[in-house]
Amino acid sequence: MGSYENLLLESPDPGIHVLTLNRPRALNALNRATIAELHAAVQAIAADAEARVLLVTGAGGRAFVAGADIKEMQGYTAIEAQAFARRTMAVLRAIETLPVPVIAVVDGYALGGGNELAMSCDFILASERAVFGQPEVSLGVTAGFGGTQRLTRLVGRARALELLMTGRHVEAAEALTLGLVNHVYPAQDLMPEAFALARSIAAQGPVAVRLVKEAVQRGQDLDLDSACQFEAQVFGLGFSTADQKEGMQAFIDKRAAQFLNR
Ligand code: DAK
Repeated sequence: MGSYENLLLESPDPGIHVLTLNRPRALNALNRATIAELHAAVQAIAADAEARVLLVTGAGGRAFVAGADIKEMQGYTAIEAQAFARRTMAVLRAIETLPVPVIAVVDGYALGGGNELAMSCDFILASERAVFGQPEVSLGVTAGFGGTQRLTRLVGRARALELLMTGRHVEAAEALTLGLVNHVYPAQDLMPEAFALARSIAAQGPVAVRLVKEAVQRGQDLDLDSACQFEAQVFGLGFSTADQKEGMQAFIDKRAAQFLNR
């Protein structure tokens, strides 16, 4: 699925893709070249009908992503900074709206744009040595890749404001209590646990998994009544699929379902 300078894109299991940010000398900081590669990789995954789950992680054992590349960003004009923020936001939105579930696997620092990248995934698994934060204020700027919005939705306004205004580092255990991450594991267990979770999702009806993602994401921005109406439409759509027929017949036959992804 393409070759990249700052990324690795692998499929160690059928349907399970692993996208690794791979600039460990800069703690996987996001420069323009990496953002462009990320865009291409996400497009390749979106076009793969066999994809079931995407894991996003960072190379080197010290960082998921330590933020936007400060050395590159330092000299930006306002117009260049805006363009960089828009491009990166578009890539994060493309990750968020990928039809397949996307799991951030965070071992080490997820700071600034790194935390924003993790939050654009469907949920986050962390190692005990993971550290989260939005330290942009310490650089004299604000979060620029959706952090003020996604963090607020995940942890609530007051907690988001505290983190965004102090820029402080949040360790994995606190991130768990804040609801920023779903699970915390010892570092050596993180990837095996991520794969176990990915496989358990990949074993479900693929169309249904995609529809769940769409219902939750679209519903979140609607009032409850409209969101439930949307859910009813999605539920109805499920009954037009071969996977619904197979899934329910397999239950009645007391056997494992063989889903067809249609
Ligand atoms: N950018 C570039 N290089 C980085 C980096 C980063 N974000 N983070 C680390 N590095 C580099 C270091 O410079 C160092 O390189 P050398 O000096 O060896 O060449 C190498 O990675 C190892 O880092 P350290 O030596 O600092 O390692 P430590 O273990 O001592 O510290 C650390 C690790 C993660 C605590 C520390 O490196 C750190 O604080 N890094 C910066 C974290 C940070 O502030 N991240 C947020 C970046 S700002 C926008 C507005 C805002 C933004 C974007 C757009 N618009 C409105 C357009 C901002 C987004 C951000 O993400």
